[in-house]
Amino acid sequence: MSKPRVLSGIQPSGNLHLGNYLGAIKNFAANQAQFENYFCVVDHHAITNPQDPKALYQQTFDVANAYLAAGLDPKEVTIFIQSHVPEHTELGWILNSFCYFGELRRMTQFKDKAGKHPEEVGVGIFDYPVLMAADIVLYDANFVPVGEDQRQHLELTRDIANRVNYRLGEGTLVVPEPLIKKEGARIMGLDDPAKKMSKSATTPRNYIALTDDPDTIRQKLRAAVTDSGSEIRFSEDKPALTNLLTIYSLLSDTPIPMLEERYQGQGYAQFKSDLADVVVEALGPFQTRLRELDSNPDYTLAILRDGAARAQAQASTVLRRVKERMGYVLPS
Ligand code: ATP
Ligand code: LTN
Repeated sequence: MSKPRVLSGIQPSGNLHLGNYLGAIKNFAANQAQFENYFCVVDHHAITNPQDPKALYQQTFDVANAYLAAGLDPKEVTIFIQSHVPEHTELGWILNSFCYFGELRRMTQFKDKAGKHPEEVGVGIFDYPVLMAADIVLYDANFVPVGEDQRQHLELTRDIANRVNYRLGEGTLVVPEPLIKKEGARIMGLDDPAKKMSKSATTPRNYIALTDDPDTIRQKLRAAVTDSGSEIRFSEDKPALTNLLTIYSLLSDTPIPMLEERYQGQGYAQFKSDLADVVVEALGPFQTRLRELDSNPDYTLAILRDGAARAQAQASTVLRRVKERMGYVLPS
């Protein structure tokens, strides 16, 4: 029996943070045995915002190394760079004709980025979800593990895949489902619990980077915004504490009610200091592996090249299937 397929991607567009880890990377690693896995570094997505070339280059390695440091086994899991498999952009182009202007204009992420100047927003940002749909369907992926912010893009991917199947025949594309965890799928900013923790945040106080040293982690948590009152409670009217409790619970494998009980009658300071210990300890082994990987880029590159070859073997069969059914004359 073959296992269900999973594909996900992360953009090399800034410092990876605890939200990326808890919402995505940690789950990729924890569930790898259940699935046939494809994980890519989506560099074509990152360039929809201007990137410094040196930073893009390094961040591409950073994402690949984070996959490896989190415990993804490159012998079992296909890890690759999106731009190494040109089928992504080719199918992305084709899928443009299966997606409507109105659908893309309604995407929340696009609306946020377009802000008050929609006339000046890049076409790449507008078209971004179509390339994402191509990333997914090229692997006949059944599931896509992502954070909550990607739910809408997944809905669009499903609509596009269904439309392709309607026009070209059932079975042309697999219609994927999102895999979004109940906890950790939306880690909020430390400086503002109303906004998600984000790589592109305006201040580093918003996030704990996966490479932050223990002192920085302690400082950032000490400075983290809290709610009024002094109770350590998980509830809608305490968004900051709810966020911190979620982080504590996921990194220490302790149920939230147990934490609420443990910290009854204690102030925020003690809670934050213990939370800092938990974060430092949980990230320790990950950061050690990350440093080892960072000192040996040839090792990572060899894995990425091998991954691209495996990925391309799969992606080319799906692209061929689509082109044949559309009536393209194939070169061979
Ligand atoms: P940016 O915030 O600059 O848009 P990002 O932090 O969302 O970038 P991505 O590469 O777009 O980074 O996302 C990688 C994965 O991490 C996605 O699955 C995304 O849903 C997830 N993710 C991102 N931010 C969070 C968060 N705050 N909480 C949980 N998951 C998150
Ligand atoms: N859009 C996603 C990144 C992304 C992705 C994908 C995620 C690009 N291609 C395919 C899952 C599957 C983001 O902004 N986090």
